[in-house]
Amino acid sequence: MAIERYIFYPSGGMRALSEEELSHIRSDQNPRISIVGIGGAGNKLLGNVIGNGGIGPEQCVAVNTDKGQLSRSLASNKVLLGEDIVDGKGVFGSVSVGRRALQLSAHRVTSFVGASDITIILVGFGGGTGTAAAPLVAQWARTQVKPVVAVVALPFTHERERRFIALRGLKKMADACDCTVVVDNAMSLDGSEGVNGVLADLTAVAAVRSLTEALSSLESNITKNILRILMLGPLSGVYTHHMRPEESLSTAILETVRTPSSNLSLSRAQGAVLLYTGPVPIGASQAARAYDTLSSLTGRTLGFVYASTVKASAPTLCLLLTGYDYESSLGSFVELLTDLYDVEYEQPTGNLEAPLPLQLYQLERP
Ligand SMILES: Nc1nc2c(ncn2[C@@H]2O[C@H](COP(=O)(O)OP(=O)(O)OP(=O)(O)O)[C@@H](O)[C@H]2O)c(=O)[nH]1
Ligand SMILES: [Mg+2]
Repeated sequence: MAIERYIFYPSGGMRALSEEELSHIRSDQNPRISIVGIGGAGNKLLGNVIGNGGIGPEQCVAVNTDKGQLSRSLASNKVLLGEDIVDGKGVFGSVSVGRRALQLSAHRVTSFVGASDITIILVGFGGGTGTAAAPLVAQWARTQVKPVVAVVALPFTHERERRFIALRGLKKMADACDCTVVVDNAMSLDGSEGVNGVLADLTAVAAVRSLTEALSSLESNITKNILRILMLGPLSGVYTHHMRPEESLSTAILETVRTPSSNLSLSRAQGAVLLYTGPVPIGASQAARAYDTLSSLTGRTLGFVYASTVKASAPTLCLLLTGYDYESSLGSFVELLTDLYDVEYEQPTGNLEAPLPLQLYQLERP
């Protein structure tokens, strides 16, 4: 049974690459994929993507205003932003200083991403460096024929003001990228592996590793179909799961969606990208059952593509639910936050350029 049988394209006003655009993605050889980790969270998560036999460090670039964090990065390529203005000490939550720092060092980032066919950006939003730099890097890297996918971590619940800044930043990111995968630190659950952002870390790293492996090593028509499904809408959610021995794919999917890493609701998804890594590839009949499970979970016909990366490793699933738009998925939530913020600080929130009176958030490690 051909994979294409399970790919549906819901109609609607979503951006998808045309056949002509997709044909520019080189089919004669694997696409060059760059992974860009920006700011403290982006640099740390990039280290997890590279470590333990992950993605090759030479295709990764760490970008930061913080020299100390940058020096610990495992990436082969490093760009220190705005050394002249912040002396390698970070921007302490100021989005406007972060933007200026990036602009001063722009050419060093663009020369790296300009040479790639696909760019994947990894970043935590809410601080100054990542929130300012990631949408601009995405704009520079993205062309008609060079898609950009981002994985963005949103702040924890207790980082109140940062969540507001991050959600506004997410709107810019959603506009700048072909697909922005959201992992929310606030979805950490007491008593589960979600504590202290572990769930966000795991899902962000799984998304970047699985996408990089699938997009770079699979047949070009599957690469194109993965991109098509990712581009059904600006935002995506991600789920990851280590499969137990003898566990069926459908059971694994049911298990996976019990631990969401964002509050994007299943019923609003328009597409699904199912990426499997393990010793035995997914068969077509398993994939068909997986599709049925997903469409009954979401209650609708989905765009669907699956891909297996065969490796002598424990079987792992990464499920991306795609096609969410910003306004209906998060818009009302952002409005509510804006109102709360205005009441609390007795000031209008329109001007995000002005630095807010924030403590620099330090993630506590267990
Ligand atoms: N999941 C996860 N989230 C993190 C981690 N470190 C930071 N974050 C989140 O990412 C947000 C942004 O923090 P940073 O990445 O340190 O900020 P930055 O972009 O370096 O900006 P400045 O420090 O202001 O220069 C924080 O508010 C946290 O919610 C991490 O290791 N894992
Ligand atoms: Mg920082």
